[in-house]
Amino acid sequence: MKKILLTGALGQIGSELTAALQQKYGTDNVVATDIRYSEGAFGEGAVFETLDIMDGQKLLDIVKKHKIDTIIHLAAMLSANAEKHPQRAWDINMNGLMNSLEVAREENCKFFTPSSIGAFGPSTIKNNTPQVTVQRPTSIYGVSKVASELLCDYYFTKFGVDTRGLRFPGLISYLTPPGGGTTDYAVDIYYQAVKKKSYTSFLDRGTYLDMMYMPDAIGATMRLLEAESGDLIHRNAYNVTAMSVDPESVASSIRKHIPEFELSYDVDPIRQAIAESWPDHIDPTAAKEEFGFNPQYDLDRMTADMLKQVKPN
Ligand code: VAH
Repeated sequence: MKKILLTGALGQIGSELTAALQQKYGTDNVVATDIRYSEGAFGEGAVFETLDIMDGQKLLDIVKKHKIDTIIHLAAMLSANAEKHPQRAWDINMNGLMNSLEVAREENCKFFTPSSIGAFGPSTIKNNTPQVTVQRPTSIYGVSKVASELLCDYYFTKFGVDTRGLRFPGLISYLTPPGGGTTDYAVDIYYQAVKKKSYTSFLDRGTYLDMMYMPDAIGATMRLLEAESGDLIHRNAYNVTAMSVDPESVASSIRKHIPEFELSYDVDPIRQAIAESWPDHIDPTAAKEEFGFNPQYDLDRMTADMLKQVKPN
């Protein structure tokens, strides 16, 4: 892995993964792309190209120009936004993915794209959800994630493309707020705790979901990309998680630092329905066994760092 291209580099994962890859592989060896340009987004000397992932020819031109050997495909519409625009979500999440896989096939690139706990549905076992189990999601986001897992497996078996993926839980970070996800409450709650010492959750009490702090998501992604291909059995895509929380457990953790923090509820039926269709806690054993997945942050350690990093302004 020497020359890496990211699509969707300005997103919640991309903004931190790009920086981590620049640090590890050198700024010149990481090409960040996104549909819009953001001045100075990735620091001095960063290599940035504007790219609409629906333009497969432009992606091919950029990959050839920079002699890319690894594509990290992050461009996608997240669950809550996707439910408002299902046809557009399918187009971006599937035709954008196909464009990226086709370039990886033609240019013999290693390939990573995230799946999600959203790839499971209400008929999936909710606790200790196995790596291999029923996947009948009821959100268009989840349908696109199951389809993308299967398409990535197909490109591996049919064309030999070295595809790899992770079923991410809700990801918590402070650099770039997430956009349009069902788990966004778990990020916003920290900003509001610092700003107003209170938060109104759009998910109900007792709505448990898998979560992970962004440093652990970045670490898992880089470990998976660096793993020996022959060691990977469940390559598309591994269950990964660091904790299972509901809004009240996050609030309790925050109160260890801000005792007066108050949590209230104004449930959003669309995002509540999506969250209730997902597992409470998935089993990451395959990831631990096959590429050494080893999360470092539990809820309290994440809370301490988030509250330190999220500035009052
Ligand atoms: C979403 N943050 O909410 C994403 C993620 C598990 C949730 O896939 O859509």
